[in-house]
Amino acid sequence: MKKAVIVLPTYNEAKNVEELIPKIFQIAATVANWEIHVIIVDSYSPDRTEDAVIKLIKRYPRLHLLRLKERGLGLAYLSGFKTAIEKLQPYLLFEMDADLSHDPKNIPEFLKAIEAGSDFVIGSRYMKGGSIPNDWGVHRKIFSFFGNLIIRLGFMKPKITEWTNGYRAIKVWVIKSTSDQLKNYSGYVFQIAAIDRALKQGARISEIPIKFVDRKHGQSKISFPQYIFDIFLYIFTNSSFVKYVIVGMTGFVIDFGLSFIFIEKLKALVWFSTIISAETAIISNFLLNNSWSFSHKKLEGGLLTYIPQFLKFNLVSAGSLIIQAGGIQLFVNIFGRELWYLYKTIIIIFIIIPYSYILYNKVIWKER
Ligand SMILES: Nc1nc2c(ncn2[C@@H]2O[C@H](COP(=O)(O)OP(=O)(O)OP(=O)(O)O)[C@@H](O)[C@H]2O)c(=O)[nH]1
Ligand SMILES: [Mg+2]
Repeated sequence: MKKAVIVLPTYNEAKNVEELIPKIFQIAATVANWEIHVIIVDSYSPDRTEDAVIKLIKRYPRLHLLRLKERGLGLAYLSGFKTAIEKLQPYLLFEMDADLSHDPKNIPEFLKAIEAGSDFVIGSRYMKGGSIPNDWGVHRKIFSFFGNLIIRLGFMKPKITEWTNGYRAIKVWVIKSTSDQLKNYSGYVFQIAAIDRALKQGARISEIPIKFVDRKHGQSKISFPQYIFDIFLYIFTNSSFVKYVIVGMTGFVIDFGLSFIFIEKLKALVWFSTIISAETAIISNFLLNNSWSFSHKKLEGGLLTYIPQFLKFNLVSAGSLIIQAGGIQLFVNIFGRELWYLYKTIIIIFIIIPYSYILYNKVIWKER
């Protein structure tokens, strides 16, 4: 029997836990091969959630309570994970809201996905079969949907449809290898960072559809403007894709700057100046991508690994040159020469940037 512990953070959820806990253990009794425990992490809720929990513990010996002096969802999860691992040595941990938004009947589906080989299973409201509540206000729908869309694009991971919902099953090895990096994040950013860091550790991630139900009792604790700001900040500081685009822009500046100096100031030969400046930009891009954009899969092993990868990098760059030249010529043949700079911009944004990014990930900085 493998052990799974469901970590339930609570803040003023007395009424909800009274309803939720019996439901969870009812479902838990129906799954074979798994011994399911629940740990409630309560931040000394003023509504005395803990009293409700203590009463329930008498009926459910696999229910546990952790009291926490501090507030904050991220901290509640990290403390809950740590205590669960120390006290119960589980194989799997669950994240789940205590406000009945997450239906316990999905638990067996999470376990099935884990048994099929996933390391990290996300309950998704945005994949086929999942849903958000109809009666959510327009604001909340928009924030939630666009929040998730921005993250999918910002990380260039369109296949992961859900980044903010906290209904998840995560293998303990993933928690152990990422929790130190999650200490500084709170709220939704904690949830986003948990997926990002797991991906960077090579965890296999999958999703199951869930129908999100609005809370019946109690109050929500989120602030939306802060939410959007924090998401942008996290993407800008952590997305390999965003960093790669920034590196690309520095390469552009180096290429143009050097060409200008060589051609205008030093009066060097134009073809020679172009080769020097383009190759300098390529070298700089390679080094910056290796040490910054893809630092989590940095090339190791000295010159012997560096040189072949650098040659491949040059090949990919040559490929993008050919694509650009061919593409612009094609546009010009069809539409005429006037708008060549527009065609160039379109080709760079929609073809060159994704093309190089995909090849870098597949050929040079491979997932470990
Ligand atoms: N221990 C602890 N739990 C918290 C804290 N803040 C929120 N939670 C719990 O975390 C879970 C998710 O928080 P919610 O307030 O439901 O946030 P939400 O699900 O995004 O929004 P609503 O469902 O609209 O309220 C709930 O079970 C909360 O009780 C906290 O400071 N400490
Ligand atoms: Mg909720």
